[in-house]
Amino acid sequence: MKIVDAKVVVTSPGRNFVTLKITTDEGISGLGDATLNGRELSVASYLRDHVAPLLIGIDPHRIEDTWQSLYRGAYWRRGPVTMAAIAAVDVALWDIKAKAAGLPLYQLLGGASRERVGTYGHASGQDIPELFDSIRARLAEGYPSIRIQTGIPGLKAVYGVHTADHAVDGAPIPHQGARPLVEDWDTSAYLRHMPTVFEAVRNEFGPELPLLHDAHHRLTPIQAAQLGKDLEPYRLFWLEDCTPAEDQNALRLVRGHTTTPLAIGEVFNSLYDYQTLVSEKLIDYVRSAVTHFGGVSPLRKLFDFAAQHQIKSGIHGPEDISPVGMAAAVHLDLAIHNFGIQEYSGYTALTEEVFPHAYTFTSGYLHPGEAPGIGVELNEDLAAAHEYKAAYLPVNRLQDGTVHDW
Ligand code: EZ4
Ligand code: CO
Repeated sequence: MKIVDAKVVVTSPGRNFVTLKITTDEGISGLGDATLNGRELSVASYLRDHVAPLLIGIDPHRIEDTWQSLYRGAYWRRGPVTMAAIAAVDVALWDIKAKAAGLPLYQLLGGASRERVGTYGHASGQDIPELFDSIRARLAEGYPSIRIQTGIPGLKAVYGVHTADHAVDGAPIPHQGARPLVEDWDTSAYLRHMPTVFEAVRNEFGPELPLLHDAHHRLTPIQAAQLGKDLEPYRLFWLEDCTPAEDQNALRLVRGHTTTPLAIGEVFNSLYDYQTLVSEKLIDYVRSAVTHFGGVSPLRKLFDFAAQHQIKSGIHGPEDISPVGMAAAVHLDLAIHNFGIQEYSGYTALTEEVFPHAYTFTSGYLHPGEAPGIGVELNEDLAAAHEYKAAYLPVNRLQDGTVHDW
């Protein structure tokens, strides 16, 4: 088998998605997700201008060799643009291999290790009553676990969350326009408020509901340690991205102070970003997505490394991972032993039409389905009818105007 075409499709059925479609001389084609929220066109160019020409004529079965040649052969390694591009190639090749074998991808990854894949959904509100309504809505949809984010008294933005007409399930929606919106932030107000939110939620919904929270890289190590300690009575499933992710040593300080479980890694793009975190058991969940980590091949290696240290998976899955990237994630989730949880915030109806898929979401649980490959199609006519629109995540500023992490 030989690759005869590699095409990049950028579409915006509500928000932007970048998809790679690789076609072979035997008529089998595969899809990969290369969506990078707010920087989509740079990955599209990387694939179209620099990767697609290298793929023509090669044997699509040689996944590891292709991965290594794109990674090492570019000389410039890692980074979100490069690794999203390589991820799309890797997933498209796994899709082709599994279709050629006539099997769903999870079978090639060792087969099912469980019956279904547990998820968490997003609940958010400007204040506590609004948050309760949002939690009730997620529970009614069947979500077994819930991430809670709220407004902070005195601040305008409900941080980490965007409300827009087409938002599904309170997931962040990038603002369409040439420039990002600016949001406001006050760490002290946040640190005072969050424990009262968890206390209220536990009083209302009881001790059993698994609760998650995302601090979006906004805290210093000692602030994160303080928050982790203050939240201990409420027994979180995890506290996510408590400090800026570049500094692995920061987590050593946090870990030394709190038993609140820690999750990190949605902005990581390499196994090396986890070296200290995993080998020193400084975290409990690895958050990388197939789409931003170079594909199924390296993510599988990360999960095996994490397993040695009793660390579990928690694949990133907001709406900025396309259904192609979500499908690849669900196959991995079903197959690996050290699965923890899958983030899932659903898609708009139009997105579901652009990417018809075999995976199912039923009462809070995902299953990849039994279609050969990853089980996702691309409706190219509908994709073409919804062109790219510039859209960006917000920029965050402290009340004196200083730029802060979003
Ligand atoms: O805000 O993916 O855990 N999930 C998250 C996401 C991020 C977006 C940014 O593109 O933090 O919802
Ligand atoms: Co997050």
